[in-house]
Amino acid sequence: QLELVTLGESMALLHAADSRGLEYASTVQKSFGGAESNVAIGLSRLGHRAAWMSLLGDDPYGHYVAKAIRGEGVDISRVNHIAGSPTGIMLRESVGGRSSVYYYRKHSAASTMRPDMLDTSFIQSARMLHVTGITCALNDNCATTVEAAVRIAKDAGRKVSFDPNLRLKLWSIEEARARLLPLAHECDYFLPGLDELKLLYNSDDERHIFKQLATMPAVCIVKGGIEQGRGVNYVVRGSQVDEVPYQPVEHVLDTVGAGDAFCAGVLSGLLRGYEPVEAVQLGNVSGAMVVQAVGDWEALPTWKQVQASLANSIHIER
Ligand code: KDG
Repeated sequence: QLELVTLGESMALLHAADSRGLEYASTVQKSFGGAESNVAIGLSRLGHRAAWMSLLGDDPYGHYVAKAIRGEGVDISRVNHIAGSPTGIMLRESVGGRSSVYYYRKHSAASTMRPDMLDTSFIQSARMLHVTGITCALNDNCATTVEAAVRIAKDAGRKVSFDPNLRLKLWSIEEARARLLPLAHECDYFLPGLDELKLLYNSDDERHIFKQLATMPAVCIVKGGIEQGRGVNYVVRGSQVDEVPYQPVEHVLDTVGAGDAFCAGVLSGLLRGYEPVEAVQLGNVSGAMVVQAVGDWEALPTWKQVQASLANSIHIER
């Protein structure tokens, strides 16, 4: 049985390979990225049957992205190549320890997503649907497609996981609030970052934020981030808040993709029937592995690597 289905845009990723940034670098490295396909790859590596639904251009990058994701064992049977609409592109540079992204995704194939493209029985066949706010930010049709997918999954009694993945390069905070907060109230597992919650609730008051979360039916899994060298995530269920400390990491090389890796670990745990706190421990191990390597998804761990790390039986070199 299909365990997880997700939908979203994946783009060709061109990363300036040296610290001179995109303007002066003489080489760029080619890869791809997309929050939802990162999660699907993460689940596949952890031993789950995962599917990613999307639209790509009928162009060289579109075929490259499709082959790479299929090569990771993800079901891409609901991915179509659209003639005349390009695959989106994302450029990235890391200068002075700061990473910046530049999107070229307006009018991309994925941005033509509409609710009528959804294969209802395919979504119903999976145990869980995972969606993120990035798809909602693309345009109104894409947001409606996410909402329709959520409705299909819920009506079939499936679990829904939702990561707001706030991208303020794609829309304003006001637009994001109007679309994402209702979705947060619909899902079973809500996985925001504390920084995102501060923006969504327009408040720095953590007590106020946790009170808002307590009104949600979802189990809220909050990425706390690192403060004064200490990282902690929270599991919020009503008024109960459990803290789960981060897995220690010696060398943080690249934090992009860490949220997706965390999400994949958490969802793997939940699909295995773990309690949320235990699932977050899995998410922490998976996130810790990804920050020790450059790339959004390349260092996502296998189930064996996660187990070894939990048992502390090997030195994790990446
Ligand atoms: O989530 C990490 C990146 O892969 C992600 O930022 C790329 O999907 C992406 C987006 O739209 O920004």
